[in-house]
Amino acid sequence: MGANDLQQAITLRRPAKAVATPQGPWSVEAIQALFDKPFMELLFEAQTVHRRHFPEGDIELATLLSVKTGGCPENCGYCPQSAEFDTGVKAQKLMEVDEVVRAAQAAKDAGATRFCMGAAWRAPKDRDVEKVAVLVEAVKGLGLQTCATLGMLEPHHAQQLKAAGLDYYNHNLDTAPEYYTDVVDTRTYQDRLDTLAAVRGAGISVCCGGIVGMGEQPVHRAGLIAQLANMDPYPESVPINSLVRVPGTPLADSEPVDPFDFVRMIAVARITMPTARVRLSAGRQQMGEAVQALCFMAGANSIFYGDKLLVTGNPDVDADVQLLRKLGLRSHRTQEQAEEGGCA
Ligand code: SAM
Ligand code: DTB
Ligand code: SF4
Repeated sequence: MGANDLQQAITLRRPAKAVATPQGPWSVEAIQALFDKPFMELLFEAQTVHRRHFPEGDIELATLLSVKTGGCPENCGYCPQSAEFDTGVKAQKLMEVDEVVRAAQAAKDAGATRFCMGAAWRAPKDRDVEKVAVLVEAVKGLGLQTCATLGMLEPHHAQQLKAAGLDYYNHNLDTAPEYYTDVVDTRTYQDRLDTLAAVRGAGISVCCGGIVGMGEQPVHRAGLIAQLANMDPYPESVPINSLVRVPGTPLADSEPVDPFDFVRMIAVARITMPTARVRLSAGRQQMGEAVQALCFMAGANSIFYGDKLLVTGNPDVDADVQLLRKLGLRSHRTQEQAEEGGCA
């Protein structure tokens, strides 16, 4: 199907009437009922909600950079950067500001609008936050949206990062509360919620999602969505990752996720969080173009863009540009870029 055909198909399927969404908190049961819908019906509902809130074909491009790699004291079972697992990742100290600025400028030149800096810390120390604040300020100065993911934050750290120009903080809940201890036991679910509250309290937008494919049951996927959708307000960005099974991590031999189940996760995130940027995140390299297209149909409107995630691979930029072209999708322009007359 060509780009025009795809757009026509979307137009023809534009709904005559709105789909009702329940008011108030989402119960896990109501979310499970969404997951249980016939696949095509679920996709149609998700695309309907999506089209009500976002312009057609608009995709956000966010580039990741690991600014401090490996040697992390936490034991998240999925993560190649934990010091507990032998994954071959070489620990590296915090990058210098000019190196980060070069990477951010290159991301912007390639069309990214958001730049996310990741650090493998359990929680940054005061001096770490000071240094990251300098990075944030420099990246913000390039006219990019800034995001950071540094582990647990104290409220005063969040305020410091906000003052430096941090737009988003990524901190994932990853799975349902009752499955969390199967995945990591060096911190609690409540620790994650406390950091999210500190981020919100500082006026930073929240980027929070999870991972599919860690051996969780369907009820845990619904439980994660309930946690996210019932936040008040729900996260502005919701990354949905498919587990990248890295040799040496405890979850390396997890059963691969059925691609349609992954698409369902995107669709349910879209329906329950209608105005969030739902990001088709890690795992695209293993996914194939057709499944990615289904994810966009299900309401994903953001991707990680660039040859690398943090330490593992991602589709290269040329492949992504081609895919977006084939599907008739385009990246949105931030206000700053529109004012500069730049093109994303
Ligand atoms: N240390 C910080 C933290 O844990 O919040 C920031 C970095 S951490 C790598 C950010 C997120 O990446 C994790 O919460 C998890 O959702 C995701 N992630 C890490 N390893 C992954 C993998 N192998 N596959 C998919 N997602 C992964
Ligand atoms: C998110 O939800 N996924 C990104 C980002 N937030 C920081 C990280 C994915 C990591 C995949 C494995 C790796 O490269 O370390
Ligand atoms: Fe450390 Fe974050 Fe990896 Fe967990 S996910 S081991 S906290 S870098």
